[in-house]
Amino acid sequence: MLEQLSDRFDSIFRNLRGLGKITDSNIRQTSREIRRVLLEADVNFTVAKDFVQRVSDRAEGTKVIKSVKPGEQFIKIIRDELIGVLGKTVAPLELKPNKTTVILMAGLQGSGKTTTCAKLAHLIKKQGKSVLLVAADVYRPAAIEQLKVMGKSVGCEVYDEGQSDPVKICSRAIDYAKSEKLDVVILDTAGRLHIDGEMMVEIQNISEAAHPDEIFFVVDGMTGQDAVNSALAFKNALNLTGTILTKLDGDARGGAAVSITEVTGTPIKFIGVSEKIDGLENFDPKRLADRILGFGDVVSLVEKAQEAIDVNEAERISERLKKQQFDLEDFRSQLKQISKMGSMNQLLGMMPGMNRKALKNINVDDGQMKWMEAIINSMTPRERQKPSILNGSRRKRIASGSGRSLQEVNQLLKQFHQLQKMMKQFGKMRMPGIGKFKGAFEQFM
Ligand SMILES: Nc1nc2c(ncn2[C@@H]2O[C@H](COP(=O)(O)OP(=O)(O)OP(=O)(O)O)[C@@H](O)[C@H]2O)c(=O)[nH]1
Ligand SMILES: [Mg+2]
Repeated sequence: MLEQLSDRFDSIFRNLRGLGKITDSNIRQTSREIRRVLLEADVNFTVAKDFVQRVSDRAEGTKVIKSVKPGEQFIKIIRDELIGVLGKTVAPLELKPNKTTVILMAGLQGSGKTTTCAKLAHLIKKQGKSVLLVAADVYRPAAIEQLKVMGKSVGCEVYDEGQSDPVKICSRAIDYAKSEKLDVVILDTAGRLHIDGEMMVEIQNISEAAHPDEIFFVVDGMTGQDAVNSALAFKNALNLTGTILTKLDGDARGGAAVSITEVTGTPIKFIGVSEKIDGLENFDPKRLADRILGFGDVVSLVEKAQEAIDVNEAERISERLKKQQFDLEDFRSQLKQISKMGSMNQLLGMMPGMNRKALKNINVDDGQMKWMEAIINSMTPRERQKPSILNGSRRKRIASGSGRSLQEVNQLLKQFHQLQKMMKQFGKMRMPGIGKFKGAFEQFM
């Protein structure tokens, strides 16, 4: 996620960590580098300029403070300012108790509105609330069908009247939801270009008739500062209450993410992180900043871990790690648990201090996890416990036994050794603030 930004900040930080002290000249140099990184990520020019100004002012202020690690102090300033520009605090979705909450989705064509409607319905349903999805995009017959299919996949009722007047459809759908005492109504509208006056008037009319509690601007996170321009047009037309940034899983450069809150003054409430139905996350500026800056996302990791982990197994593995006994049996057990939690790369990417280059070497995709398991299954218990005995002829036997190539067997062993090496490094690292989750967390190190 936002890899380009991450890689660039990574190299800035590497320079900063070596600093003996903060001087005018290294403040100037770092500021120049940050500005370049932000502009290359297509961050809005004014946002980038103000950001760099704030960082450099604050770094200036710390020049006189004697500090053991001046570079770290500089890094902290950058982190604080990035959190600030992303929105400082979490702005959760607030549902009205004992009343039907109405949510209106607005945004450009193809920004991800329909998908996000279903994802949001899924999140809300997980809280035990009832949701009605409303098909108010009447211009493309396929749009109604798309919402129906997605609604079905999350087990959610979809209201549609075919191709009639969207304003009336929304009003009637809300009346229906109220009469059925449903908790939430989500209105899926047609994508529109902000230059299209007629369509902008239509969504204003929907908004006036529906009195939404939340109006979300859904924006493709792959776009850069163009997103800002369209956001402003939607903000002028509607009382936006939040932004949803989609497609952050792709190779989004980060321009939209970094610019949008500052320019629109509306908080980002959710981020889309995959095409799948569970690919919508509550937005937390601190967590995203930490992911971008390579500090990992311990909170997400722990949350995912809590959902999927067998605590006893975690403790057992943690013990074995301490004793440096981690073998291929443990590796297989890890693969199983990890595949329950999502993709390996996604998980590793959330770890603090995880070097992206090391990550690329490991590079395990989900299909691969299955055949990796097959290869390990073809080994004898002794081979799993003592991988060092795996010579050429044993490897060949395992390859034909598992139906995979010799090259794949070698690759797996290489990945295992790399993981083992990384785990040793993590064993040496101090992890503040993980506390009671430490056992579960360590399992993935
Ligand atoms: N990878 C990824 N793809 C997404 C995400 N959100 C939406 N998409 C994809 O983006 C494409 C467009 O999504 P839609 O939900 O149809 O967009 P829309 O805004 O409803 O489009 P219109 O109704 O035509 O204006 C689809 O292929 C989605 O699968 C996301 O968070 N990640
Ligand atoms: Mg749509």
